[in-house]
Amino acid sequence: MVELKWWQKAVVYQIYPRSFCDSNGDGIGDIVGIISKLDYLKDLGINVIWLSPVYRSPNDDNGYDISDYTDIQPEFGTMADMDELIAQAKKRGIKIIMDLVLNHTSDEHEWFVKSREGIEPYKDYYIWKDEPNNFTSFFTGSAWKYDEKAKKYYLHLFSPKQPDLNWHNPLVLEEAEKILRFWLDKGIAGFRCDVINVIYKEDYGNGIKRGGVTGVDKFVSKEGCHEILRRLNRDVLKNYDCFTVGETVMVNTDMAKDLCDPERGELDMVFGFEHMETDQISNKWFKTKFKPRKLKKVLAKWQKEIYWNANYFENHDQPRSVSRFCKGASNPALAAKMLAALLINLKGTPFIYEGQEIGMTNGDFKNLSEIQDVESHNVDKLAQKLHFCKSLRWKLIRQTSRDNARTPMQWSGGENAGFTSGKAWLKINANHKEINVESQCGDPHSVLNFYKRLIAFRKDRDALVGGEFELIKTGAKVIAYKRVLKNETYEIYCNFSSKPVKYASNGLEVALSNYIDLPTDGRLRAYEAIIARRTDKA
Ligand code: ISL
Ligand code: CA
Repeated sequence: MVELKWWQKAVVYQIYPRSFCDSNGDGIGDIVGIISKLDYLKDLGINVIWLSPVYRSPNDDNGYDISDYTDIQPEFGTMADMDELIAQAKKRGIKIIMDLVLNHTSDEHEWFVKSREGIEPYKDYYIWKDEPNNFTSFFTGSAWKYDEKAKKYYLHLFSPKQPDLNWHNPLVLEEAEKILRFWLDKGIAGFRCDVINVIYKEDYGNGIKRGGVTGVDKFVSKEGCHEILRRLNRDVLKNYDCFTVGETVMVNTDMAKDLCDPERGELDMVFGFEHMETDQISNKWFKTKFKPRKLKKVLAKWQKEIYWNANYFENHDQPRSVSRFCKGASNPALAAKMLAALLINLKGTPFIYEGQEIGMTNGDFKNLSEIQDVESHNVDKLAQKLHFCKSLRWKLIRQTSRDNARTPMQWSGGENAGFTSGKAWLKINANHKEINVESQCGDPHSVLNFYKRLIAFRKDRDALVGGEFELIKTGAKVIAYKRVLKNETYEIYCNFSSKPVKYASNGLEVALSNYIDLPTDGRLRAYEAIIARRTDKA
């Protein structure tokens, strides 16, 4: 086995700053709040924090619309707070990676303000056209907006307040490199690169439609994008001890391989989406139908084909994993632990999203007025145009809204879940009374303590970090795999059903399980997960 890099041994924890911890009672999470929870994170055993955007932003898309890449959003704190966070994290052996949004800026960024006025050198920083083509936005509708000042249309693959940068312009690359250096020099350990594989648009002819978006053949994983990634590496990244993980939309394993091939020097890892599509909504009455068999197939494919995966079940864009993959579970905590066992032991670097470690569930929103996500509101508008009735529209949004995972972190069962002393920016889930950090800390069988155990267990076992992945053949409702390194083998079994299922238990010594007692009759109980060592050298 080749020597593993530090970030391959690491476990990453994603913080969505708005929803993590509010230190000053304004209802919005902030950097000082994050600092106050560093001991909690150290105790959990994670080594890296991925910080969703904290840059200055008008907040049309909660910080993914950046108006200044080298300044901090005042509601999150100051640059001094940020420096303090980096220093305090370092003291605890925790590195920080930042979210890098290079596809677009805010329309309030100085570059755009000047660009629409035709002021050099900014004039060609964005994509200006006299006539729009057929590209559509990931947030629904045309991806072009007419600008009165410029008297031209500009491209926005996301919200109209997120104009796309023109990556055909070498000055844009220079600006990006300055931003990378600025943060790396501050001691940042790398970047999660937002929608990185769509930054380069090959040309502006009409494109084809795939996955609800038109133009994908013109901008998904184009050669120009590969070249830019290699440049960023050569010019900047390779001079620092850092890593990158790309958020890569609509990639298949072949594309992912090209983007994170160690030989090519582009990205270190990518987030694929294929496994998140295993519960896709059917057109009939908008019912989500999750099939463990599908998840198994997709996971196994990525595990086999990609040398090093960025493994995740949750982030700030996805509904909570227990709510989607274990909908029917009568004991959601048990199911959350089962998902944890599945995730943490896969080959690759595990990414945990805030709240996942206590088994948080989808937001308990009652109607659209409780939802803030810009994407959900756009979806609702589109569905209205298509004459969908209100209840159907709500059904769709309730299941898919990105706000499902953005509800404030549940620190305690007390007032405002211990998240804020004021009024939280987004509705706090009423189930914080049952699901919260405080009560789980002291409970040896809590989801939180199971995560801790899993992370610690992986850390000390090379086979679970770098060992090869092999799928174990099972029935449709069980996902099981081996991790093999030399003569050390671990087997992980996860039962996605509420019924007991037989498994080949001979020669296995169970090391960890999400039940209090161990399985005895060669059957996995409802939502049971076990991590076992093979002792018979099979
Ligand atoms: O989350 C999605 C569907 O619900 C995607 O369309 C999502 O917008 C896409 O994965 C890109 O996500 C990233 O870039 C967006 C930002 O809104 C997301 O929060 C971010 O993760 C634009 O910057
Ligand atoms: Ca605050």
